[in-house]
Amino acid sequence: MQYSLTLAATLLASACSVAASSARAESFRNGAIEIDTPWSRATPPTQTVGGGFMVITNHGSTTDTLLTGSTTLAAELQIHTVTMTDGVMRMRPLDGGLVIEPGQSVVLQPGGYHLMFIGLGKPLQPGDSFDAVLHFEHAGDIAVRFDVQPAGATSPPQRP
Ligand SMILES: [Cu+2]
Repeated sequence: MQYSLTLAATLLASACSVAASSARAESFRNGAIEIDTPWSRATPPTQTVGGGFMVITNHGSTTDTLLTGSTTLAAELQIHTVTMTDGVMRMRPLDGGLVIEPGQSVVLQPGGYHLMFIGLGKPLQPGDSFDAVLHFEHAGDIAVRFDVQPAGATSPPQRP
């Protein structure tokens, strides 16, 4: 029963994303986890990695964790954190995934937590959109769509 409910929610989320594909802001939900306005940035032709940003909210009463994900756009999807060591900003994969406490939202943004698309098949262009699936420990898979903003953008597409 739990499984079929989860499946229905996933299908519903997919249907919503198709219906809203022309909108500039979208949210995707499965169970207690909601993902608001996934976005990315255009990449120069020589760059083979890209970043993914969003706000993840846990509406439930138990902790959930973003563990892994995948996209057809890149060979690998990693969850990164940014640390400052001796004044140098470095990013590295987040061990154990990204924890979302109950009732909390975690912002993935340039300079902070982000997804890293490694091994891009082609450069990201402004106005493009692409699909990905994010896997949470409890909420399971959530299918999302990223909208590509211009290079150097610091915020997601604005709501109408
Ligand atoms: Cu990174």
